Amino acid sequence: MVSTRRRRAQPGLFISFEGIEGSGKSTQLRRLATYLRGMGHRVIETREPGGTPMAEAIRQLFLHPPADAEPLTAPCEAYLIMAGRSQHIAHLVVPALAQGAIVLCDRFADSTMAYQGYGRKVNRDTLEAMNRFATGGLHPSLTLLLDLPVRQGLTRRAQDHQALNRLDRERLQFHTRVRRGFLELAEREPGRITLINAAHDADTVAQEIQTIVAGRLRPMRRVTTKRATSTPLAPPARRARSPK
Ligand code: ATM
Repeated sequence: MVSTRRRRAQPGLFISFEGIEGSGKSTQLRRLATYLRGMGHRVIETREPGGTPMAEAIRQLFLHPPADAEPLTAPCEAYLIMAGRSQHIAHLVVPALAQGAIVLCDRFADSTMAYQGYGRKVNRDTLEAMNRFATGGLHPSLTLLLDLPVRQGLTRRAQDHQALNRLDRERLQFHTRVRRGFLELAEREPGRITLINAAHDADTVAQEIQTIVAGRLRPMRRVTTKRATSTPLAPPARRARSPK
């Protein structure tokens, strides 16, 4: 969790979306953004890996390495993720939060624990230390974990007509470990991570998410209204729309 001191210093709200492939988190993030903007909030949509031009370049390397490249080692994966995260936090997330925005991030540090920690079996204490180094200790205040059975997620993913990336092509056992990782993280941090049944239809999931987030907004609005109107948010670093 964000330390209390840090959270008080930042009037915005940092929300991450997590889940296995095919869980619908990107669609739900966009729907929540529309809902929040309709309420008059300043909303930044971003993603990891990625979110700034430099971090998007790292994303491309991470997900679609050159065809003649040697296989990525698990530590190399972790370093690439953390390198991008450091750029993203420093140049987009922290400035947006400081200006009172709600930052919606498609994947964040829980994905690193789930994919590199549980999936690739990288030492989780090492990942935590690397993550602290990359983020300075900033964590989302709220994480929405969209959960569904792995086979269902992979079927949805295969049907969405987006090119498969390096991790999509991993075996079923890998994705099963990733899902177990997410569920264990949710059990360990129930105050931050809210589990959502992503097998429900998209409207039901969107409604549930709106209710959860609305509950978190009340205390924030009291603190930020004045500042948000007097300090226009600088244009965020552009989120390059590269292939998945
Ligand atoms: P999206 O398809 O949700 O944008 O995520 C891209 C991939 O990045 C996703 N792979 N699959 N399949 C998970 C992977 N990823 C990690 O392995 N570690 C991380 O820390 C993050 C943020 C993403």
